[in-house]
This record gives sequence, C-alpha cells and structure tokens, in this order.
Amino acid sequence: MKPDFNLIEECADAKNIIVTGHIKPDGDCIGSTIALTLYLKKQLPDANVRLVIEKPAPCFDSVKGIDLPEPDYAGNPDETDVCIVLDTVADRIGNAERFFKAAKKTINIDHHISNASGSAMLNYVDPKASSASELVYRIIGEDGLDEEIAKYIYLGIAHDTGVFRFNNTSPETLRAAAFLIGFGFDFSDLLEKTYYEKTYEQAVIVADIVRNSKNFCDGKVVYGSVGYEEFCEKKLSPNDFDGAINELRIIKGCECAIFMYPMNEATYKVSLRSIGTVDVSLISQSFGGGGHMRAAGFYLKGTREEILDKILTAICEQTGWNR
Ligand SMILES: [Mn+2]
Repeated sequence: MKPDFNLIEECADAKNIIVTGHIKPDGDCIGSTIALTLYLKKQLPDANVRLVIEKPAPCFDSVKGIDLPEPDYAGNPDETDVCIVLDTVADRIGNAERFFKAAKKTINIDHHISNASGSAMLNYVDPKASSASELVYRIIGEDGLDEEIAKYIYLGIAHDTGVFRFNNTSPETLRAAAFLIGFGFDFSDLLEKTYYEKTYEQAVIVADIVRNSKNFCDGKVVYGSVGYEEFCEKKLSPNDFDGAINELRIIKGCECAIFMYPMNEATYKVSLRSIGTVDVSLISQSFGGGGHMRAAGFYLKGTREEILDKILTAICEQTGWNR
C-alpha cells in the first residue's frame, strides 16, 4: 500500500519543515526520521528541513557514521509549514508538539494499529508494515536512496522486526533489506552496536530482572520489574532495561511477558510482549497506551502490585486463563 498523497508535492511550497517522532526514540523512530529528513533535504534544497526528536539512547551514538541530532526545539512554531510525525500518534511527540499544533500542514506516517486512522491532516498508516522505516522506504522508492539514507532505513527495519525474526517481517520487508544492504554500509557493526551490545552493568541488571521474575497462568505469563527504590539507589536509566522484556518473553512456555519500571514514585512504564495468543495492543489501549498486537506499552499510576493485578485481570478476561 502506497500513500494516497505525494510527499514531495505536499512539501514543495514549504519553507520550514519539521520532522519528528515519538519520545524515547527507538531504532525505528531514529531510522525513519533521519532517513526522511536526509531525503527531504536532498529533494527540497531550498527548504529548511529540521529533525526534532529527543536525544536517543547512548548505544546509537557508538556507531561510526551515525550522526545524531542534538534536541533542538528552538524557533517560532508559527513559521512551521509542514510537520511530519513518524512512528507514533501525534500526541506522543513531547516538546515537538508545539510545531505540530502550529503547522499549516500535518502529516502522519505510522504502522501502529492503535493509530489506524492516523492523527494528522494527511495520513499514511499501514499496520501491516514492519516499521515506519519500511513506509519511508516505500515513499522514497529505490531510485531516491543513497548509502546514507539506506543505512538509517535498514537500522529502523532491523530494530522493529527484532532483526527480521518477528512476524511483522514480510517478503516485502526482506526485499527492502536486501536492496538496502546492497549499498555496502557495515550492517553487521550497525546491529551489533545498536541492537545486541550491552554494558556489563546493563547485562547484570537484565539478569537480575529475569532472576526475580514471577510466573502466572501456568507459566504463560512471565512478569519482571524494577522498583522505584532500586531504580534510584542504583541510579538506573531506561536504557539499562533494553532487551529485558525480550529475555522474559523467550522463556519456554511464556506467551505474554510483562515488564515495568518506574517513571517516578507513583507511575510505571509498562511493556507487554506476546506470541500472538494475547492481543497486547487491546490491553494497552484499555490503559490509555498503544502499540501492536504482539508489542505494546503504556504508563500507569499505582504500586507495582496494583498495576500487575490490573494487567493480569485484563489478560485473564481476554484469554479465559486462570491466574
Ligand atoms: Mn516502529
């Protein structure tokens, strides 16, 4: 499915274009926004195209040839002609919201089923696409690519497909990946540094989360968490938990993994992963979050016990499982 509008035509008269994505940018958000920014700069040399996203996790800085922007929210929002939001609904873009709200034209490019109808004036949402980066690939087309753009699109697709192993990987995804690596960038190093590598401290934290995890529903649900006291004592940051949810999900018999860590004393960030028997997108939406059928997340106020109780109730209601 191609978009029903031509992105370059829609931006042709724009002086100021803002490209943005969700808070806590992940690989897909980083890859899709940087790739689209580079492409627009190339196609519209007279326009002022700016990428406005939060500072990505340190792992993305460690890759040779990856240039990450410093967060820059300066400028008069009223001068924004076009604001393009990638990989999210438009209300999860943090400080970039002031550009979105003031922009004369807004465009939303996303693959989240929880954002199926889009949240801008022009929308290109395909929940069947592996990633926002794959949508950017379709928009740009093979002729519009160069090595730099290809690298960022590849980064995004690889991250959102769990390096091509989740079931959102389609023949089209792999054909795109095949074409992209033809540009010759070091994809192996890119994945090693941004997807797999952990510091020793991060590896120990994830190991502790798995060691302290609990089973419910005959092992079909595995739950792990980090409490507020531990979070503060060890001076942890969200980046330290990268991959924790997947370590829980791959435990044999686990059909749905729950992971939570504190945003502050009263609120937790919850991640859910499923093998497909639980639609975690529905559960996430019932708590005000979003996501996909097999991967979703949301924020919830309460103690860990209270939040876990609510999630387990929702899972059991949906599946008929017993705790
Ligand atoms: Mn994504």
